[in-house]
Amino acid sequence: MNTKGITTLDEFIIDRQKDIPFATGELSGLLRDIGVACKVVNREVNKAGLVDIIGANGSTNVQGEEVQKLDMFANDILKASLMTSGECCGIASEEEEELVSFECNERNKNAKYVVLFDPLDGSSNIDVNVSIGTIFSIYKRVSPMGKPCTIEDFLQPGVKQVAAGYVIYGSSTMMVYTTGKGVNGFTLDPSIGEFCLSHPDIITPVKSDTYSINQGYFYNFGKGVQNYLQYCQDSTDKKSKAYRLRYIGSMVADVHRNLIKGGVFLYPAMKDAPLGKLRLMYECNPLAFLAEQAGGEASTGQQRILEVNPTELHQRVPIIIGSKSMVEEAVKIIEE
Ligand code: P6P
Repeated sequence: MNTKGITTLDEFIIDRQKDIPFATGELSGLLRDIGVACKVVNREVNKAGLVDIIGANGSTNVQGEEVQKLDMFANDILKASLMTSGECCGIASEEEEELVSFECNERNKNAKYVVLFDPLDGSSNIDVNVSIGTIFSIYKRVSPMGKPCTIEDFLQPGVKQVAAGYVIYGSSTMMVYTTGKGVNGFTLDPSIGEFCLSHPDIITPVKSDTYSINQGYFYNFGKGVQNYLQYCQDSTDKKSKAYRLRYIGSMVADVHRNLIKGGVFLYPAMKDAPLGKLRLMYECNPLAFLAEQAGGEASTGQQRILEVNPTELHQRVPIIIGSKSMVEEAVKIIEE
């Protein structure tokens, strides 16, 4: 906290840089650049209802999903910001079929980080004013400096992340991130255009009463998940407390609520989608890093999300994430 009574994201990043051994400021620069890019995205998200930026632009992304204009806008803003930052040698995005290597200048080729992101998660909610978000994940490259980045720089297990976070565009716009030393949340103050520290050292309650899943798929889930859903709806004489269902349909919003208040979010395997729907590299890994740093857990149902060895950039993975005891309870019941 400084004389202004607030701590901006930039001040916080620079102050915390001291915690990172041999920090030379590149990671700090990268985090600041992501913050600036998301402020630009926020400006467009906030006026999406006013200008002709709503609605699909007719194309579909590598996932075969109809791309909303804002998806591409957010993708292009983040890509441009990271390219000009000079701290990143390449990116991977939900909206890019392949990795994008920044070979335009020597500085980028000598950069030591790669960034993966989902530029606008939950985009199907854009037109109905439901919270959406940008998710990002940062790794140190493993390929030699001075050369173009390679797919091996990206296909690293989540335990190798050096930083991860999200920006949620909701009733307020918040940036939540970790560099492995806890989780901190910053709320955008539009009057000064700065993300200001509002949620220092976020810790997720070990237990809560909220479970978050698309119950509509009940008959598409395996028996284990159906048993778990039955358990969640059972009366309180069969379990410690009554549970309540909260499902926004925007992963960042559901995970953010649980990160702050406690709860468990599940997007499990389904009979017609054995790996579920959500992507490992730029949705599940960054959110799992945050969940664990806030005292929670994140599992595929079989193993820790952060220990999954990736084989493809856009691979999907089942996920159970949130309060420690609720994740463990769900995994146990589903496995029985
Ligand atoms: P369903 C949004 O499209 C998203 O990728 C996540 O943000 C969200 O949690 C999930 O899909 C919702 O999927 O199948 O419940 O509509």
